[in-house]
Amino acid sequence: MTGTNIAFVHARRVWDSRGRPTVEADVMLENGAVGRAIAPAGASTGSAEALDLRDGGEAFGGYDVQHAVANVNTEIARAVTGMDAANQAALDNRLIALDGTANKSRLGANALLPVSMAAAHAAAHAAGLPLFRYLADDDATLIPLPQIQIFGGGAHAGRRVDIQDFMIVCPAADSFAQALEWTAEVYRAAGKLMAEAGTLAGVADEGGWWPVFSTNEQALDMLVRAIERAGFKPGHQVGIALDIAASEFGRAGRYKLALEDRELDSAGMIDLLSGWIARYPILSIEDPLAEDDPEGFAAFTRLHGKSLQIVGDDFLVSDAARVRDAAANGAANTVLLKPNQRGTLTETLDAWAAAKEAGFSAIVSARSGETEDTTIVHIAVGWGAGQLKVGSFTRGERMAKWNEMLRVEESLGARARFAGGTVLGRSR
Ligand code: 2PG
Ligand code: MG
Repeated sequence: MTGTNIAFVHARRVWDSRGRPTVEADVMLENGAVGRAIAPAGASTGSAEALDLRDGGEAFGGYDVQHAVANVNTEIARAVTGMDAANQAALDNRLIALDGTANKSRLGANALLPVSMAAAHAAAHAAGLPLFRYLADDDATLIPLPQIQIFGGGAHAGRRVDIQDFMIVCPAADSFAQALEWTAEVYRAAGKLMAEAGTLAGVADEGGWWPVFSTNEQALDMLVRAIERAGFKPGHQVGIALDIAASEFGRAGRYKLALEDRELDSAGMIDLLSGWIARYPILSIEDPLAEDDPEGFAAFTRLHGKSLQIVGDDFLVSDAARVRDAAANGAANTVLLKPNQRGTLTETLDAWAAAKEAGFSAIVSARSGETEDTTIVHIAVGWGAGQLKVGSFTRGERMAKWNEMLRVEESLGARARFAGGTVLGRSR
């Protein structure tokens, strides 16, 4: 490729789905090709994530990103101008070296990631390819199984329910498009049921219904009823995926379930979840134990790892070394891949490579603070990850991703292979 050297980098402050500032970067190549990307932001973050650099102070609750924006427009722009955007690894290694810290705390992952992703967009543009195809090759035909939120809880809904994400998966759907159709019906049915029961408080951070329940089980019961009311068989046709986000209420082996006013140890937490797994059609559980409880993770995986997808998010923070450690200790069997947990595409891809080597599955995931940026859709297809988690089935920043995946699936025509239930890899 010629002319793919970076001519120009520019960042600006834009706003995310929580009304908070975030960083957008534009990259222009010498041949005129352009790319653009925006950093997302988490609320329930793992302590080992790369740092999201915020200004602090009074403005916008301390969430402003003027330093991160300035870091792109000065140091980062100077360092990458002239580099080949088509060599993602070299570019990302330059960004990593320039920052120089283990957790990107000098320049900020929210400064590095939009540049890393915008460069990929620009290189794809220069190659005349959609990003997913540029990231892979002609073999990029695997369309992911979506995990879609119906109820939001935890840190995303004023902690009215302890569990953060009550999601569904549609392993029996024939296509991504059909999985969305089924989800639309379940989402609508859930809204109606909650309105009838008087348990609807609003909509949570990622667009899921925000329920008022007095136990976590009530939420699970309601979800099963919503699946049935929409005309589906709970289980293999439409199953449940949970993100417990246990690091939010668990520390040092103690788990405080506010809703049920009880405190459990690690074994108690595993018993509680095992009871749910026996009673409800649960196909996937994310962060069932806290990030500081690897023994709990391993114990839970020994019990359920053969039949259940067990996902590490705060626990693995998209980090290759952590994935390898977890695999060696028999903890979890799936990694959640969030590019902003690391700050560059290359490091996130390393985590996926480590996962594949360990026999782990992967789910590419959005954050609770999102924008119209659809890069993760292309990553999920380009890397053949097989699963995608974006939040609920409302709100523009979520629908932008689902709709982009519909376009990708359509563009592949007969070559599209919908992952369906195959990626869950474990049948119950
Ligand atoms: C998660 C994500 C998305 P956050 O925990 O998986 O639901 O939330 O971006 O707040 O970490
Ligand atoms: Mg999570």
